[in-house]
Amino acid sequence: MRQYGWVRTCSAAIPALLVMASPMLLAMAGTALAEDGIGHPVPGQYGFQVGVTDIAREIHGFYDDLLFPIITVISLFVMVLIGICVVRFNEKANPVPSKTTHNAVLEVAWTIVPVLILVVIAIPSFRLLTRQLELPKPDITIKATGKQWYWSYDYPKDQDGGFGFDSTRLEEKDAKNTPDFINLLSVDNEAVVPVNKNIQVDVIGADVIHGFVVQSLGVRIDAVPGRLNSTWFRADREGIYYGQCSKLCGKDHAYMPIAIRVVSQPAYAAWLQDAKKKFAQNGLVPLDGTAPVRLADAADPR
Ligand SMILES: [Cu+2]
Repeated sequence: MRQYGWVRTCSAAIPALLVMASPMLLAMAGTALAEDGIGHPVPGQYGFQVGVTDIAREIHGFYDDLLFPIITVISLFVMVLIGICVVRFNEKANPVPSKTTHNAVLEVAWTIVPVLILVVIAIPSFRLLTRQLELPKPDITIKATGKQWYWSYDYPKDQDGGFGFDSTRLEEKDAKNTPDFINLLSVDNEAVVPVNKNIQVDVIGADVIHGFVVQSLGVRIDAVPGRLNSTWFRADREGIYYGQCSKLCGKDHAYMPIAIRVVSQPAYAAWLQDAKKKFAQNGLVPLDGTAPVRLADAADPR
């Protein structure tokens, strides 16, 4: 019965429509939730964390204004095509099927249109990638080294630094004096940088490949052993911005958070003075990765 076919089609389409609409509804809810948790994810959040750099906001705009509308239109278009097939070309409605196998115009169209869509995506995408990877003149350079399973930060001597320290995950039992403790994200020693300054981060891996990712800063780069990768950010808001290693680097991959505290210039200068005393004994790992390599020795009791 024709009517029965429509009912079935509609009842199949409603859940599909809800599934497609839900990211939009959740994204709206997620934006509201993320407002009170800037710098880190919050339970139930959907979508990006609030960006505090131009690059992060550009990444979010690229998704919200270009990718998401394209995904939605393509999904709806495909769903309508499937709906037409189900209704008009089922066995009852169309008992004698057409023998058509080729349609030159259609075949050219379904090749050219996706290419054009990809070109429309590629142009702003490459522009954004270039802005991410072309480093402006840095005000401060720090080095982040990914290790199994924590991060180390080094502050160069010529920028009033000359020290390095390890940054390991803070466990709940040790966090009694940390009011803004967030499980799996808080660390014992945060990397501190000043607000409204170009911060270059030289990133390297000490053992395996790690990933240095801080979503609100719009930063994502691999930490590769033997290769110094550089990224940058310019945060325009003070706060603590958390990230996580994004490469499957071993059993404790999930337990090596990144915490960057962005503070005012005077607070940064004061922190530098304290940190120089606190971390004086740690020394500094050379920025070019020329640290002496220890070779395994069978006679070595370790
Ligand atoms: Cu890692």
